[in-house]
Amino acid sequence: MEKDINELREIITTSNRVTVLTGAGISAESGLPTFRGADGIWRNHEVTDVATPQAFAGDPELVWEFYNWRRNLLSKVTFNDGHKALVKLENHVDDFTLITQNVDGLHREAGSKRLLEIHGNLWDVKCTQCGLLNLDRSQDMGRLPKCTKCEGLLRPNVVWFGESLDPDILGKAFDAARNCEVMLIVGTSGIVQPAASLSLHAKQGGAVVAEINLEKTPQSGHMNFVLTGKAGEILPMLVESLD
Ligand code: BV8
Ligand code: ZN
Repeated sequence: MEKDINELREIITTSNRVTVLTGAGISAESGLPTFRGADGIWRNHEVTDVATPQAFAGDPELVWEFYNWRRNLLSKVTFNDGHKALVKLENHVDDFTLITQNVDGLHREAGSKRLLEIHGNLWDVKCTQCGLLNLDRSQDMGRLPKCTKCEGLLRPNVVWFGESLDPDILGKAFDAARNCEVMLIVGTSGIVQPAASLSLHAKQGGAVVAEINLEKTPQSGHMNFVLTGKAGEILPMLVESLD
């Protein structure tokens, strides 16, 4: 692994165009449960059954209970060395893009600027009637939070399963994957689409692709590097020479 880290560090620190994709695994060391880690279960509900427009239409109180629970969890944690290492890398690379599937906002808090939150951010709320969008960092939004402008029901501004991603943001993510020299895939099980297809697009674009994860994933087969370990330990090693 030592040799791989040295080799990958050399590639990353001498590249002009670097793209990173992160998933729930990069926030695990901050103390947040991952999706598949807790078997994707919240109070014996499958997350994929709660994080959907159907669930929200059918039982908005249950869905808001889920998001208030996550807001409460999140208000007790902060970003970790993995998030910080990516900020350091961003400040060193000419053309850097961080694509995250996470909606926890920890990359924003750590200082990442060239960031694409392709699944949204749970701290942003959107009115289901008039579309008013604002940041609300309340730990508990209440049972059925209403829009201050039109009294419409608010929803978390995240992309639910079965919902399409913002085409503009997704287009930027595919461009960043296709046109980079090296792409890091960090802390994601590579199951959720379309995010999971980004590393293949990078590979087809001629990039070196590297996976950082505690375990192998369905994507490991097409990686140039598979670094097994914690994101919060490996990422700082990859950028240590950038001090
Ligand atoms: C779409 C926001 C077009 C919500 C999220 C059937 C019906 C409908 C759709 C589908 C279907 N079949 C497939 C689909 C497509 C679906 C999909 O992919 N489903 C999966 C379950 C198969 N995708 C969609 O619906 C997308 N939209 O396709 O639109 C469309 C429209 C209509 C109909 C069809 C298609 C929308 C997907 C976005 C869903 N929203 N989040 C919320 O969070 O509340 S996704 C959610 O999962 C999170 O964003 C999360 O980030 C993401 C992916 O999970 P991971 O990040 O990978 O986390 P996971 O726990 O899985 O893995 C963690 C990894 O970290 C592990 O590998 C672990 O080993 C590693 N790890 C742990 N600790 C560490 C670590 N690594 C390093 N260091 C550590 N310390
Ligand atoms: Zn409104």
